[in-house]
Amino acid sequence: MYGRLPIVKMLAATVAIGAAMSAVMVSINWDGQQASTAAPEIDNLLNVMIVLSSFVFSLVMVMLFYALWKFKAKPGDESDGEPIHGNTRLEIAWTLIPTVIVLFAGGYSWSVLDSIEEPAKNPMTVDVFSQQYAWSFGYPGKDLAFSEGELHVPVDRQIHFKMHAQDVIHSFWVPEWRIKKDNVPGITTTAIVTPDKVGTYQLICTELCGFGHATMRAKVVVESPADFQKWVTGLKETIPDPLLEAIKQDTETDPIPVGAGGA
Ligand SMILES: [Cu+2]
Repeated sequence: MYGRLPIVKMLAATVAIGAAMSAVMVSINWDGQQASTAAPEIDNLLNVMIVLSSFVFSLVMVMLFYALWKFKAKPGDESDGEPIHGNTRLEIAWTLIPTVIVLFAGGYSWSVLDSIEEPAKNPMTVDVFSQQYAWSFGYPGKDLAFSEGELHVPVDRQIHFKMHAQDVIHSFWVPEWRIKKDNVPGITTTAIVTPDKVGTYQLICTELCGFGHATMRAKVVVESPADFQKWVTGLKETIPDPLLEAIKQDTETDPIPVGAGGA
């Protein structure tokens, strides 16, 4: 036998490395300023996950490197390793602890998602059309006004973005809002965001969708309701017919089963 493991030293190393890693990772501003009501909750969730994973990662690394160093075969040692028949207590522990961690993480994520997607009283719907490699936007509540490459929304109002991909899968992401949602051909997905800071942001496609993926961006303007009203009434175009067709195929409100005319 190899004698007792230096458990206290290993735990101390785990705590020290985990704490240092958490401190560095949590202090990084990953997604820019917080510009939606969901941002603080999502950032808290991310920080909790960072701390949990830092400690799990450092525990695994400490044990791995200790084992590599301590149980290395001596030069010339050609013998087999000791037969090991398992350790019931250890196996129960390494099943139970991760189960508790994963259930906690799942429950916490669920409650955050529930809270950030809570429908508000007076939401506005914006249709988002994505195609290789451009974004366009329809405003069904504003006489079907239509804009290409530039999205405007009023501040402090819940927006329900209805996503309609025209070709391949794209993904809608405004980092400052934190919300990210896939646009999938054939179905309509919804992202719920309440922007709460006036400013100019960038919409980024975050699903590798072809050669032009990296350039698939759009300008996002969050402005006062009056400025938004002025901008949207100034739009000359309305949503083109083929895109109106895409809205009609909204599988959330009007499900058509696959094979019965649905995509
Ligand atoms: Cu893309």
